[in-house]
Amino acid sequence: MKIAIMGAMREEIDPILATVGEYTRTEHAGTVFYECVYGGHELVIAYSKIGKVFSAITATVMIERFGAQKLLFSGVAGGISEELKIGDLVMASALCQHDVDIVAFGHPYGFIPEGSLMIDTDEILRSLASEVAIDMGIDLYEGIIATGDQFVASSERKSWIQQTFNADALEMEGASVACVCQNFDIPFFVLRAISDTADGGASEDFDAFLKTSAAVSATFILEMVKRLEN
Ligand code: 4EZ
Repeated sequence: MKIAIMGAMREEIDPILATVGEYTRTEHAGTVFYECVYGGHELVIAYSKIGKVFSAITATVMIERFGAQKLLFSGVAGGISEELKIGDLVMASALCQHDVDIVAFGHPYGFIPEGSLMIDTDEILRSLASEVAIDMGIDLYEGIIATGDQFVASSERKSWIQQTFNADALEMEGASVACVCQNFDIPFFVLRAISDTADGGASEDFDAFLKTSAAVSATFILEMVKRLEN
C-alpha cells in the first residue's frame, strides 16, 4: 500500500527523510515529492509549505498523481488545552477551519455549505496510534484541532478558538488536508507535537521548539507506518 506522509515545513519532514534511507526526488506543482520503501510500504513524503492552500495542493497531488491510499500528517502545533505542554503529542479526533466566516448568512463559524464543520480522522489509524503510544510508553492526547491561515500568538484569539470549536490545539494545515482526504475518500491521520501555547510567547517558543517537537511527531509516525498492514 502506498502511504503519504506530509508536513508543512521542511523541519517537519527532515527527521523522516533522515530515517527512511534512500529515496527518489520528483518535483511537481511547486513541491518536491520523495519516494522510498520503508517498513514494507511504498511511501511518498513531502512538505507542502505553510497554510491551507499549499497543504491542499500537496495532499491532492499525493493522492491523484502518486496514488497514495492513506495519508499521515506529522508536524507541530500550538497547544490550547491546559493539559498540553511543549513536546506533548496530540492526535486529531476531528479538524475544523477556525478562520471560515460566513456568519453574515446565518451559518456557524467554520461551516461552508455542502461541507462539514468538523471532519473526523480515520478510526482505524487512531486506534493503531493508541496501541503505538501504549507500547512506546508515550502519553498520546486526543482532541479537536482547529486550522486557519494565521499563526496564533494571542490569548484572546486562542480563547475564542477554544470556546467556538472546543479545540485542544491549533495549526495551519490539518483541516485543509482533512477536507482533501474526505473528498477523495482517503483514510487520514493528523499528529502534532506541541511547539508553543499560541499566546504572547508563541513565536519565541515556536523557534525554540520546532525541531525537537517535529522530531517527536516524526518518530511516532514512522512507528505507525511500520505497524500498518499491507
Ligand atoms: C502551522 N505551524 C506553524 C507555522 C509557523 C513560521 C514561519 C504549526 C503551528 C502553529 N500554527 C505551531 N504553533 C502554531 C500557532 N501558534 N499558530 C498556528 O501549521 C510558521
